[in-house]
Amino acid sequence: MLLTDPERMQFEKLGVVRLSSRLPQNRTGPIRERIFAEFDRLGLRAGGKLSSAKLRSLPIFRQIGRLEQMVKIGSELDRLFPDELLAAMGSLMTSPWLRPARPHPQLLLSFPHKEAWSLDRLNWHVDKTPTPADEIVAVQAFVLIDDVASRGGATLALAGTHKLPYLPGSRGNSARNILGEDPIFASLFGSAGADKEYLWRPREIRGVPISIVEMCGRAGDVYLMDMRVLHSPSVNATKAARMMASLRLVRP
Ligand SMILES: O=C(O)CCC(=O)C(=O)O
Repeated sequence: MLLTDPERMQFEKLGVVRLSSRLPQNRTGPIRERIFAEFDRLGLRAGGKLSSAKLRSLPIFRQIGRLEQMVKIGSELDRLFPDELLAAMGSLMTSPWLRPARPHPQLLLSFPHKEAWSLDRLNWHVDKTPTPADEIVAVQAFVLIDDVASRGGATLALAGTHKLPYLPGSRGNSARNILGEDPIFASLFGSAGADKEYLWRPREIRGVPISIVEMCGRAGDVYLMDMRVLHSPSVNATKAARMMASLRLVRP
C-alpha cells in the first residue's frame, strides 16, 4: 500500500487524500456482514430494512457514539488497517511515529437521519492541536466498509485548514477562528443556514485554497487526513447505513 508521489503531495498540500480501492472486497465485505448481523441482533434491522426511530432522532454526533457502543465487532476491525496502511500513514509524518493512539480502530456508523441534508450546525473540530512548528504529527485513516453515497453521512473535511495557523499574522490563532473571519466560511460555524452552493467552491483564505471534501466513495476506499484539519460528521440523508472505520496514529 505504498503512496504515490502525487498522493503524498496532495496530502501535504490539502491535508487529506483519497486512496481509491486500496482495500480488497474480501477485507471489507465480511466486516459489512458482521455489522448487519449486529443490526439484526440489536433489533436495528428487520426483514433487511433498517428500523430505529429512536436512533434517527438523536443528534448526529450522539447517534454515532451510541452505535459505536452498541455494535460489537472486536478485533476483526484491525483487518481493515493492515500493516502496509499503518506504514504508509507513518511515512507521512514529519518524524517517525509510531503507535496507534487507540488500541483499536473506531467504528463510524450512522443511520439515516431525520433532518434534510445540509451543512448547517455541524460539529467542526480538530483532533490534534497544531504544534508550534508546521509538522505532521498525527494522521487519521478513514476506511469505507461499504459504498457511501454523497450526502450519505460521510465525514467532511475542510481541506487546507491545517496550514492556516502557520500563516504570517496568524499568531497561533486556530484554523476555526481564522476561517470564521471569512464571511462565507463563517456561516459554517454560525446558527444561520450554511447550505450554500458556494461553500463547495474552493476559496482562498490568506492565499491558502480551502475546500470541503466529502469522504464518500466505494467500499475499500481509504482517506488519509492530517489531524490538524477541521472535519465533521455529516447528515446521512440516504436510506442506507453509513459504514466507515477510522484509526489514528499520533506521534508520542
Ligand atoms: O464521520 C464521523 O463520524 C466523524 C468522525 C470524526 O469526527 C472523528 O473521527 O474525529
